[in-house]
Amino acid sequence: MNRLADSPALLSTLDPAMIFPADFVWGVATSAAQIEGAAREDGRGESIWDRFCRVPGAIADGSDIDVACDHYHRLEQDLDLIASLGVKAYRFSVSWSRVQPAGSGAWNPKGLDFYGRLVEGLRARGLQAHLTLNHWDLPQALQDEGGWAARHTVDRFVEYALGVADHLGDGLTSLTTHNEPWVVAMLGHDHGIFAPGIKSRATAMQVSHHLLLSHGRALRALRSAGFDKPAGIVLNLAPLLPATPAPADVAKTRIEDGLLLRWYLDPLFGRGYPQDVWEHLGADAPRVEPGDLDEIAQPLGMLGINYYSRSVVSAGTPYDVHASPLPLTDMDWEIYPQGLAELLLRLHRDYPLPSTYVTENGGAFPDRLVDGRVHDADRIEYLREHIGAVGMALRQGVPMAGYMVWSLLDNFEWASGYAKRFGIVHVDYETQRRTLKDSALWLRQLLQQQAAVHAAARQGAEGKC
Ligand code: IFM
Repeated sequence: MNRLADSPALLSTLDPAMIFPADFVWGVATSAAQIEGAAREDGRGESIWDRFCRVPGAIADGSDIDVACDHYHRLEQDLDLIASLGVKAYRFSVSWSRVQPAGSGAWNPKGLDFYGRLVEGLRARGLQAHLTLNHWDLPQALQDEGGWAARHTVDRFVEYALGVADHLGDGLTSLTTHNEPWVVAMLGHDHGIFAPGIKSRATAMQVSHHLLLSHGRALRALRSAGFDKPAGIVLNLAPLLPATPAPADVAKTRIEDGLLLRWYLDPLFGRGYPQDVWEHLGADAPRVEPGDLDEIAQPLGMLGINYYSRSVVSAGTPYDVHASPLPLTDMDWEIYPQGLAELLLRLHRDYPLPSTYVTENGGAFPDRLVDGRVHDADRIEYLREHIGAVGMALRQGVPMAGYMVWSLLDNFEWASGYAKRFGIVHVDYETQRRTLKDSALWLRQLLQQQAAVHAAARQGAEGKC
């Protein structure tokens, strides 16, 4: 039953700006730690997020990832759910400690089997599998040996990448190494508000270098081993602008832009670390060994960009705290869709982009299930505007290959716990019941309309022959 028929307010004719190429990849995204649960089952090892959740005050609602969305036990049902949305692709991550509990050495057959069934289940439903190796949940055993701050973790990651590709590679459409290395480095090791909860700028910058180095080495090793699918990395990027024209705000914006965007993009595209940021870091700059920069700059088969908002920078405040004239999501993030178009156009201007995906985009809103429905009109508007921004960038020549909604399900939103709901599918955490929100129905209808437009165009072309 198409329940949108009950909600005429959601129905609209397809704006020509919302028509995308027939081969454009529409998807939904999740990550292992945020949905899987089954934290101590079938041989899974402890991750740094299991440990961090036990730190008093670390998670806003005191929750943990022991059960999460219980996806581990509901795999088939959740795959059916994805297929029911009409998307082409699913982006997910592998829990390193589920497949290699100690982060090195022995592999866990039950963990590998779970992801084998996931990838096979996607294939059986005609869905593409986009796998991310590291969505933040480093095995705790590796953290105990220094974590990402230790150079030997780079070699552990390469082994892990090769093992995953060996078991799952044939069924994948793409593989990305790290999700949002800035977050791992800065929120995990500088601000200390994410696992592993370290507060040291020097450590954070060393971590960022090891993440980039491990990305490059893993890509090189994967290709040498014959892995020939598009492979790359996922970055969280945003346009930054100064809160005021004051020189101090402008200068700080330049550095923050360097730390968020150029620190990752410049070395990935073979330009080394940006000089201005390096000088700004002084003694906090990382140790870089000869050859590291060449290793980082492996050709990218794809690039993932996660976009949520812009960032307004003020020299007077440690974070971008300011009174916003824009509407905010439940995360207090400004809703600024044109920022996505601005960002994509800037990247296209400044870097030779490979096939580029928006690998995450979406909003948290205080959704409530009422009489079996979730009327998330704010999210529909958010998605519509951001998808429109991607279309605008595409029409201006940016090599956009796909768009994936964050997230398939409401899930564990890291330090915010379960109170922030990003899903287009509502999760009742008491019963684990899934309910498609209006935004999921809207997305399905958008994709049906796209398909109809392309079918009509094909028929027209055949009629002319
Ligand atoms: O939930 C996260 C995701 O894990 C990484 N990107 C941002 C999302 C929303 O905060």
